[in-house]
Amino acid sequence: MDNCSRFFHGKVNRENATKLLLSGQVKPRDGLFLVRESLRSPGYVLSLVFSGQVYHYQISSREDGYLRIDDGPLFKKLDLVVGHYRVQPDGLPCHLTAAAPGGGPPPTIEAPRQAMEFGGPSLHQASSEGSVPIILRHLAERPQDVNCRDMHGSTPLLEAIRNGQESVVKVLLSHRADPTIRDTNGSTALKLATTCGYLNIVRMLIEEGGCDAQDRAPKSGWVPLHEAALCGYVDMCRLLLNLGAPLQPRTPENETPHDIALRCGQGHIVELLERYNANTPPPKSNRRDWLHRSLNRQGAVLLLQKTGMRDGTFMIRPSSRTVGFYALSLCFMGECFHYEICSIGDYQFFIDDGPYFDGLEYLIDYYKVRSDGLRTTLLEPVRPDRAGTAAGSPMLFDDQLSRRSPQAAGPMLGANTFPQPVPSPAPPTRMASGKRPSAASPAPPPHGHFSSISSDTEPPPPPPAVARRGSLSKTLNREDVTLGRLLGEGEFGAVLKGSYRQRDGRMMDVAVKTLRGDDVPSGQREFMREARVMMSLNNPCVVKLIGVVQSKPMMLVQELVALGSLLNYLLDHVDSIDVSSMELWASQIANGMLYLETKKFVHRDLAARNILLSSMTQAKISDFGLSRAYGTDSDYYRATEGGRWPVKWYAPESINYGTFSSASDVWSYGVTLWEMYSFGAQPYADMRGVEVLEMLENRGDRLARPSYCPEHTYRLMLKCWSLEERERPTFSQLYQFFLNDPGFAAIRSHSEFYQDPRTLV
Ligand code: ACK
Repeated sequence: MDNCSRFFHGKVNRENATKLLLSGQVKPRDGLFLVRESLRSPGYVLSLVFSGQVYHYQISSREDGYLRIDDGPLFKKLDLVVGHYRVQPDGLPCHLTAAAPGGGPPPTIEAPRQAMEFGGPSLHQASSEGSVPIILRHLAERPQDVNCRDMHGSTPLLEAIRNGQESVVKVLLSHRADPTIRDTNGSTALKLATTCGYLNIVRMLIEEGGCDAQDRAPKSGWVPLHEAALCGYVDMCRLLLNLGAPLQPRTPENETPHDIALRCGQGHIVELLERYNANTPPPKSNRRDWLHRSLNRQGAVLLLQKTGMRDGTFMIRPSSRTVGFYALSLCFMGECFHYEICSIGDYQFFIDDGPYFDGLEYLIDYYKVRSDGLRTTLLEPVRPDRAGTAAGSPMLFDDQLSRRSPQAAGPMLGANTFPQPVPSPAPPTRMASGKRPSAASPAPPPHGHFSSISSDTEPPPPPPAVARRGSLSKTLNREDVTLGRLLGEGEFGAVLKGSYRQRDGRMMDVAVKTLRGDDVPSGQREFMREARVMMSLNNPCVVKLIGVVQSKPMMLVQELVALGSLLNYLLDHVDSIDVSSMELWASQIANGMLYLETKKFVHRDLAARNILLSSMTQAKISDFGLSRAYGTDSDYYRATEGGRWPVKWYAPESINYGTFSSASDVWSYGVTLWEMYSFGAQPYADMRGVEVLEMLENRGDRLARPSYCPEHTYRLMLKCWSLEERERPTFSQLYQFFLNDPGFAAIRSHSEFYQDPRTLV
């Protein structure tokens, strides 16, 4: 054989092939090559040296058994492929000159030749037909056939799954069938079983076959939970979650299973996922064990070195690259790797293309169980109380750092060095996607995204309201926001449809509130106040803030809520809205308000114009321009400034004394209910504010029952308008009212996922 015929290296991965070519027996030069078996899809890979680098080309194996590189010529055998490219580059950077010594070419694709040898059905056929005795006989004689592929790249295991043969799957797994092999479509056993809806097989593959419920398809980036959500398999989703699949994995387009279910109208999956989200048990890990609040990257490395650099030792610290983000520093094989943890507001933490987590603790819990792209799983944390003793250098833990401006901290901490792992030349990429970890961006969730409140286990307990926080944790660059058509006029200026370019370049639709005449300081103050309030909120029934553009004109970028305001919707759809939709919205508004109450906020502007609908089954509270936090020592907020008040929605004590509480929000809730049942009519028609107050206080009159409003709901409204605050129902009671009323069957089917928000805080 000449120096080009022993080119085959079997199952060598990309990394080892590179090593072999650059530092093997043969001096690397242009055209030095090897061929290896593809670990991802049926076929082979040609690895080729050119200009000191190694390039890898897929030699795909077609269904008819022919091989080709890309759309090049077809060949029946591998040595013919090599022969062709020895003579001419034909699209490669150079022609093949010499082979890194390996074995001779493999026989052509393993076809179902066992059929002839055994005089009966092939292993593939027996697997698809469920003939266990034949399979056992076959494997007793030729155990190596358990993973052989047919012309379609399919293995006996894949065939068995395709035909729902549970007992065969069990047998094959016990005979070392490899469930990670993909067929020509890129499907693994788990993906196939998920899309076919075979619950028992999925369970077997995960529990007995060692498959990862987070198995990511190489091309689509989807995991089984995405597939199950798309197919509308509610039991499958439940099973995957019970077997450890994370709730919010992301596709390359940032879609979670919840987003997919919403988009495809799989309401029961949406409910399941939201219920799961609401009932997530508290995290196991505690930030006291690993969060170093003022440690920089250099300090982290020193501290990890002092603690022995054992594999899996880790800590969390502020990111040196992005203000407001955290970073994970992790030891592996004597080196220290750093991963940026992106976050959206105070919730939804994620690393690179990994799942979203509703708290840093949940993220740690997850990566303790599986590495999912990190160099290794997280094992031992370095506790912050070890920092002083172990690293010994106060300079590295100075609190000047936290007082520095972000700009000053950046260069000092080596912001531009963040992506490079220390000291390996290969970036610590997530293996599944091959992305650089720190290039990840805070990709805000598409609208309709949900999440629960992250729990902060760090003592002392977090402040009840964001008003105490100094700065905004989410400032956006103006260049990343493109403005589109006008949605409407808001309190401060126009509200526009827009798109926001996330840091990985992907665009998302948003609503952009602009500040008109933003050289007026009071306007700016109010605008930023609204942003700060929204920044701290995270509830499916509250509109989410994506970020703020602080340059002029100031912009508040929010999730785009597709159907716009409830008021406009009511006015436009008088003929098509039914009572059960109204009841559902009413329960959701009460739920969102109950959430605000737990965060010690008063909204002060609850009205149908400030409720947005993302779908017919999801209302969200918005417009926090007048919202205020109240202290822990009182249950109300006293306004010291006047301004334009929506008095027709205000309780008498708010108008008379300027006091605002959850009870006054309940009054406004009653008016909002009235607007809903009268399809967007103006409360008190054209009466003036003073006349309304006079009517309420002196005459004791109230808004009349809208003809569409059931009697018992009107009675509830009247209770909301009790002059005595303590006689008004609470939001908890209002919410329960809609949940428990026997007439509200439609709501109950939507409402299971709403948990009492107080239990979440
Ligand atoms: O009914 P609309 O289209 O919905 O008209 C009003 C207008 O802006 C002034 O408030 C719309 N709007 C406000 N915030 C959003 C949002 N986050 N998503 C979609 N539309 C919005 C509102």
